[in-house]
Amino acid sequence: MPGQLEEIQPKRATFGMGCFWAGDCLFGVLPGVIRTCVGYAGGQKESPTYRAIGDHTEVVDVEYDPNLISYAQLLALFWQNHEYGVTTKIKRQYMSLILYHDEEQKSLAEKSREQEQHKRTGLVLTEIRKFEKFYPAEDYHQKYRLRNHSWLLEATGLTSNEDLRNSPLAAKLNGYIAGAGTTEQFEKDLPTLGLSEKTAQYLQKHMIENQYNGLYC
Ligand code: MHO
Repeated sequence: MPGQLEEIQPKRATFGMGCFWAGDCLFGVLPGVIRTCVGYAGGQKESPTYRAIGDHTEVVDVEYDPNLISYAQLLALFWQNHEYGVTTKIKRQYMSLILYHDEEQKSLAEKSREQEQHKRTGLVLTEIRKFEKFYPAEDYHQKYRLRNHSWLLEATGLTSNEDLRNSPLAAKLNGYIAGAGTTEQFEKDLPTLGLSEKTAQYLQKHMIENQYNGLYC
């Protein structure tokens, strides 16, 4: 059978949906998402930074396994989690933006925007553009919510900036510690994370406490 023995080819997706700390959490806990990285994209300015972002937008760059989660599912999370910016004009830093990586993503994104438009009275301002260049944000923005939990970082050995940027475990912990995702998903995931009992309890306590607090930025 063609394709049967092919290795998993992860794919990338890039979204701007307000402050990237929240997007990092929301996508990080989705089953099928492998890793996340926050950064700046969509503009022309060379080497943007948080303080000098220029014409770029805060985005979350997601690596996912297309056998486990579809781009349409990522789009659904995108549309469901805008605090503002879908129909309200805001500064480019926080604008609603989909940067597609291939033609399939482009057509799914455009279709999803049309569907979203039918649900709303105001004009949907979300821009859909071809992904060009992604500039990772400064280390202190990567897994921002997890970084406040030094005990958890020590306990899981996620102590370097490199780990916090690249580790699949860091993506899950960052989201769950902030209360992202559903409790059902959390309970399913928890045994797969390889945490000690004490660490699992710590995570669970925060997941429950933060669940209805919203993902503030
Ligand atoms: N309200 C936050 C936004 C941070 S964000 C990464 C702040 O002003 O620090 O844009």
